Amino acid sequence: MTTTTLPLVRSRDELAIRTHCPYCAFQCGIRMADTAGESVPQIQGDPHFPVNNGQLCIKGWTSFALLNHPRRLLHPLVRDSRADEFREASWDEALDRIADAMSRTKTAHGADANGVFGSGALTNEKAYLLGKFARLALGTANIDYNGRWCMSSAAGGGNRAFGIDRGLPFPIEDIARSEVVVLVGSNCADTLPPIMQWFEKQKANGGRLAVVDPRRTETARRADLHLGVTPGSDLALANGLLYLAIEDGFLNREYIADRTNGFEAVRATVLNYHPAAVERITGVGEPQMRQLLRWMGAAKSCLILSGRGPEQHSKGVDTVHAWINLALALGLPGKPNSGWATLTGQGNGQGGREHGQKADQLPGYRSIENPEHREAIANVWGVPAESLPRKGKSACELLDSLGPTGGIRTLFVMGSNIAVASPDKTRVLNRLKSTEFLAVCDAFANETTALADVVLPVFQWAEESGTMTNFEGRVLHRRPTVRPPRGVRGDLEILRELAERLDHGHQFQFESAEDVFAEFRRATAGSTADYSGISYAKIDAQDGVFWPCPYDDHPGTPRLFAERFHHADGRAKFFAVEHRPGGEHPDDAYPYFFTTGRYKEHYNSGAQTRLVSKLVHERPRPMLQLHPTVAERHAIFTDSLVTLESRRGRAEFHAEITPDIRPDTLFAAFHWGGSDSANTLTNMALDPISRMPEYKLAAVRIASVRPTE
Ligand SMILES: Nc1nc2c(c(=O)[nH]1)N[C@H]1C(S)=C(S)[C@@H](COP(=O)(O)OP(=O)(O)OC[C@H]3O[C@@H](n4cnc5c(=O)[nH]c(N)nc54)[C@H](O)[C@@H]3O)O[C@H]1N2
Ligand SMILES: Nc1nc2c(c(=O)[nH]1)N[C@H]1C(S)=C(S)[C@@H](COP(=O)(O)OP(=O)(O)OC[C@H]3O[C@@H](n4cnc5c(=O)[nH]c(N)nc54)[C@H](O)[C@@H]3O)O[C@H]1N2
Ligand code: SF4
Ligand SMILES: [Mo]
Repeated sequence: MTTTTLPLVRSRDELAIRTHCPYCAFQCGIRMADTAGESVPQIQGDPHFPVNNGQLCIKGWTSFALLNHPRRLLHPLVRDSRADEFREASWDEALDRIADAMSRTKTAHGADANGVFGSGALTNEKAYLLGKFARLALGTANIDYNGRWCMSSAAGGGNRAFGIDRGLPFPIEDIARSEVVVLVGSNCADTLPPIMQWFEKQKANGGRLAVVDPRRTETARRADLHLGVTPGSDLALANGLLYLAIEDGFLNREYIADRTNGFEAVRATVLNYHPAAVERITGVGEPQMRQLLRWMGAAKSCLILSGRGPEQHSKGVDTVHAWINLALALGLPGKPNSGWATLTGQGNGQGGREHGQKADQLPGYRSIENPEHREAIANVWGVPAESLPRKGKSACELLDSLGPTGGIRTLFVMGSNIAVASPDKTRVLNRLKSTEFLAVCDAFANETTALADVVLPVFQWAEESGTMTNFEGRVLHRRPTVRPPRGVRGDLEILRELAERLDHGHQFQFESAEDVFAEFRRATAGSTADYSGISYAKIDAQDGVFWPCPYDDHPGTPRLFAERFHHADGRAKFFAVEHRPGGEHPDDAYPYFFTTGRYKEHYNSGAQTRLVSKLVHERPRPMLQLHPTVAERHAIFTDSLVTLESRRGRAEFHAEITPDIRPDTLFAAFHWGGSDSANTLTNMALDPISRMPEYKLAAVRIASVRPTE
């Protein structure tokens, strides 16, 4: 077997000191303090990076703890059966085992019996190469990723309405100049903390902030208006606001006529959303609705920013449409410091959703079912277009098809802790256990690696090169700042090694991340997400380049939509959408809404942040937020242990009693994987368009309460 070594590991002289945080889509600029000694490198916010301006959140400034963490995986791990313990193995043995399992599966059950699961944590180069690996080396249709759980509803709505999906179609600085900002189901004071500097500037400029959330969150506390919406009712609220916009004469008729299609059907629909009806569905009072709409209607500039709250529902896409409809009716998208946008979540949640690790997608936001798009990528890859697989299964459907009955027998995971993060976790755990072979690439052991047959230890962010696209669509350079420990390898090298073993090595001949980027640029040329004019040097020189950037001298595109939208006729589209209940609704048996979200100290499945002692000390466990009236009804005291049950499972949490949540709603964060795992309760009801599961709405009951031990 040929094993060339990638020069991804740099000598000390080549190491940079400026790079970006490993975690969220804000991709804060960080500076590594002197790494010359053997001690752990320290991290500071990069004062020269114009997005965070030196600020970091607690996760960012403790992220160095992951780099030489004692629990870092340093050797490939293998085992012959799941009953055995793992043993350390050579890279050749571990890679051979994975390639053999994939070949066996393909021979016995067909190419689509191999599944691949990627991540919005991966660099653009990795996301691109993982998609190429699945389509060429495995020939499988079945690749999807955790961004399906994250940005898919926002992306679905954005694409359909505007013809393009870039989280913010403008740079972050526009927030500071917007007169009214409406945050719909985003708790960004905890989830993108350095963003608050831009809201502070907005406030100093006389601006107003409104927050729509069933909880009075840290973000809501900083707002001028908080609308404590019933979970799953944001669509009705947006339609209700549009009803009021019509009634109060705030429609921008000229804009609607010149720049959009489809308003009449929307008008007809929203006429049924009079305030009294909307108040019944949403629990938001008419005076608050009128107040918000008047602010929005009268403002010279207004932004609607969407978070996961309205999106992670079985009607996520329609809900996104309802808010975009409102924005279009008021004439906001394309107007300075105005519009609709979504706050992307994962570090490369944006780039990760553009370059082909999605079941229905090829690089450059191309569609795998579109003949021209297939042809373009087949040309770059040097294969006939007919040989490319068709559309595969979306994340939840892929996981739900694992095992002999579902048909996907082998799963290769890069960058997700599925066993904690997926909805209806017990069902997914059973599926993972029924795979014939599970391989996971990760820097640390987690609840998913615990189920694997082979675990491959990988580089972490500060140890390798690559590009990340932040929530603004700004392409950044993740620079290596420290050397990785001996014995671990990069994800790119792993893909190349596996491709070689699967007799596709000739399609994976690259020596560095920048080599992969060179091919990737070509693959995006002429596409919606065109990166072909971007280079590492250009990113370094400009502190990021906004896509689309179609040729070498092109400066990048910070703002979209000023002149036209990205549909062929240049117009944006309205979609008439109606409120509907979620996958389940509270009833006598399961009387409460259960919704989920995040703490500022932990990141997603917690696989990384639960290893950082400072973060564990600050936030050792999830707490069940519940209203004092619920506490009284069930004799719950602060810290009581409350067992919740949904139709799918049970979980036990310590109680946190607070008036900052609706009396019909219970909330817990999902960062843990044990008996206090929120995802044992959540529902895999999927959005028909985005295939997003309903993380933000399950019906639960309080099964028992006991005092703290
Ligand atoms: N600290 C931290 N930061 C993170 C992450 C993390 O795990 N931890 N993850 C990153 C990722 S991947 C993502 S996707 C983003 C997510 O960022 P956010 O969207 O801010 O995150 P969430 O906490 O999931 O949800 C936001 C809010 O939605 C509210 N909500 C629940 N149900 C509903 C509803 O039906 N309607 C409305 N309007 N609101 C509702 C919740 O109460 C919660 O306050 O954060 C990113 N940043
Ligand atoms: N109940 C509930 N569940 C949710 C959500 C919710 O709001 N409520 N939110 C959903 C959302 S928005 C998201 S994004 C998902 C996220 O949940 P997951 O998909 O589990 O994502 P992470 O916890 O970020 O896990 C990333 C794993 O990848 C590893 N990793 C990081 N970078 C790399 C890399 O470059 N290469 C490799 N090989 N590994 C890497 C990390 O060490 C970690 O183990 O959770 C979803 N689950
Ligand atoms: S806001 Fe996001 S990118 Fe910035 S330090 Fe915190 S986790 Fe890292
Ligand atoms: Mo996410």
